[in-house]
Amino acid sequence: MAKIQALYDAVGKGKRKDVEQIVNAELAKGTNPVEMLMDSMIPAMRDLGDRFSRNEVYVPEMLIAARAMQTGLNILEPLIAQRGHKPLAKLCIGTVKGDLHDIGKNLVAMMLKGAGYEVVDLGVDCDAEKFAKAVEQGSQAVLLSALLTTTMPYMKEVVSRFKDRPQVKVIIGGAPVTQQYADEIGAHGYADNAGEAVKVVERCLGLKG
Ligand code: B12
Repeated sequence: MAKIQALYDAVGKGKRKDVEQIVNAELAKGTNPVEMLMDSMIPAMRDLGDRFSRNEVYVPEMLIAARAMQTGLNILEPLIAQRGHKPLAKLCIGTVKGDLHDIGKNLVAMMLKGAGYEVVDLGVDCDAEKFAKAVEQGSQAVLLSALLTTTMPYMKEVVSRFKDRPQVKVIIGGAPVTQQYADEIGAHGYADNAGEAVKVVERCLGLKG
């Protein structure tokens, strides 16, 4: 099925009401919800993520688009689940222990959901045990966010929690985090924005490239 340009534009421009209206109208016409998601909504979020990586759009536009995407996802998710559409992989994400910043984490989670992953959002102030439980419940990758230089070192503790399980990929991010730090603590991946985070997950799980 071809891209529905109006839906692509509405998601990319963060027009929540338009997304709701177009999605409902397409469903009434019998359009397949998976195709709507894959051919129009996800490309809109991916393209926006790329533009964000190039500093062509900024956090407010991302948040507004992410909300519009979520509005569409809320309508489509139950229908897609009914059809037994399998997510690409199951992931968990959380802000590490001691840290309450969650705006960046939420953006990353939304981008990943938009890209077709099942994302378990563990919230903020997460200790290693919480991530370990999510892995026991099927998460194939663990995504850690930290915004404080004082909480960032806790990422090392989470990485070491999984050192005997190399199939579990640990991916980190947040304003003070760098690729150098990720290498230093042995994390499998790092991204400095939500658009890149999707690509890093794909790479770490061997789904692309
Ligand atoms: C908003 C904010 C708050 C809000 C948080 C609200 C919320 N619900 O998140 C409130 C007011 C609660 C807050 C509190 C505090 N804050 Co504050 N806060 C900020 C601020 C202004 C913006 C952060 C933000 O949301 N950025 C926008 C998002 C979209 O960007 P981001 O988080 O970096 O995420 C992007 C990338 O980093 C990446 N990413 C993020 N996570 C992940 C994860 C993965 C896996 C990947 C791949 C990528 C990735 O993708 C995201 C999207 O592109 C920053 C300033 C700044 N410049 O960062 C200070 C800042 C982080 N805060 C700071 C401080 C000091 C605090 C407090 C200690 C203040 C105090 N004395 O109480 C408390 C700490 C509370 C706690 N225990 O966590 C300092 C940290 C300094 C330091 N060196 O550690 C900063 C830098 C401000 C400053 N310049 O001093 N804060």
